[in-house]
Amino acid sequence: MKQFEGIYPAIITPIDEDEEINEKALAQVIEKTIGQGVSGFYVSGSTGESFLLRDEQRVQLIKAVCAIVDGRCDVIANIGTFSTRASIKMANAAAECGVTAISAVPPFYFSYSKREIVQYYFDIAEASGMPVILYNIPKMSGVSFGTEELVELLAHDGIVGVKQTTMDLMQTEALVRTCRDKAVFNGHDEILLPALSVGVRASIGSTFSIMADVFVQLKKAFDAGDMERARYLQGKGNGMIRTLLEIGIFPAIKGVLKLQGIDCGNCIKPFQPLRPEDYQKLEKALVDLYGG
Ligand code: SI3
Repeated sequence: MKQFEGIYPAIITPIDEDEEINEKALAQVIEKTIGQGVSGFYVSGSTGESFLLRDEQRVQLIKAVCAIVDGRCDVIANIGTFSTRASIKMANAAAECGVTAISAVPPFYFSYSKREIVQYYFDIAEASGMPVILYNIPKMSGVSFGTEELVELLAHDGIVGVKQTTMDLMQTEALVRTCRDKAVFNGHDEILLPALSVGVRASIGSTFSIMADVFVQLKKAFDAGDMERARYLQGKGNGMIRTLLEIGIFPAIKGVLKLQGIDCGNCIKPFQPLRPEDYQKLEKALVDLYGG
C-alpha cells in the first residue's frame, strides 16, 4: 500500500475577475511549493473553494494540477459533492486526470444517518476503484464521526486514509494506533507538531501554500529529534496563522500570496476582497515570519 508522508498544501484556486481559473498563477504556486519540498497537493478542497466552483471548473482545476505536477509528487483530489452519483462522476473524472488518490467530504446539508454516510463512502470506493481518503472536517461539514465509525470505514480495502481536520488529537492518536496500515493526515497546520508526536506522518493544510518551507523544516526537525527547533518553527507558523484566522483564512491566504508576488485574485463571492488594513496586518505577519 502507498505510504503518504510529508507536507501537502491544500491548494487555493487562483481566479480572475470573472471568477474563472487562472492556471498561470496556479502553476506559480505549485512550482514555489514544490521547490520548498512538499510531498503533494490536495486539490479542490475547502481551501480550493470547491463548493463555489462549477463542476466543470473543478475538473479543469484537477486536470491542470495533474498536468503541472506531471508526476513529480502526489495529487489528492476532493471529489465530494452533494450526492453519491455526482461524487462518483467527479471521482471518475479525477481518476482520468491521473490523481494519486481521491478524497471526499461527507455529504452534508441534509442530516444523513451514519449508515447512509458509510454507504456513501463504500459506493464511491467501489464504483471508482480509486484509493479513498476520508475527509473528517466536523466544523464545516456538520458531520461528527466517532472514532469507531472511522475505524469501521477504514477497515474497507478501498479506503486508504483519513484527513483529520479536527483538534481532537485523542481521536487522531487512536486512529494512528488502531489503523496501522492506513494514512492518518493531520488537517490543522497549527497542531502539526502535536500531531507528529502521536504518530502522524503526513499533513494537509491550507497555509502550506504560503509557508510550506516552515512546515517541511518543522517535520525534518521532529524526525531528527530536534524538539526545540520544531517548537520554534511551530510557533513561527502559528504567528502567521493567528493573523490569517483573524482576517478570514482563505481570502487572507490569497492576500499573502499576492504580497509574495503571485496574484491569485480574490476568493469567489460571497467572500469579500481584502481591505487595505488587512494587507497591512498580513505584511506585518510576513515580516514577523521571514524578516523584513
Ligand atoms: O480541504 C482543505 O482545503 C483543507 O485541507 C483545509 C485545511 O484542513 C484547513 N482547514 C480549514 C477549516 O480551513 C487548515 O489548513 C486550516 O486552514 C489551518 O489549520 C488554520 O486553521
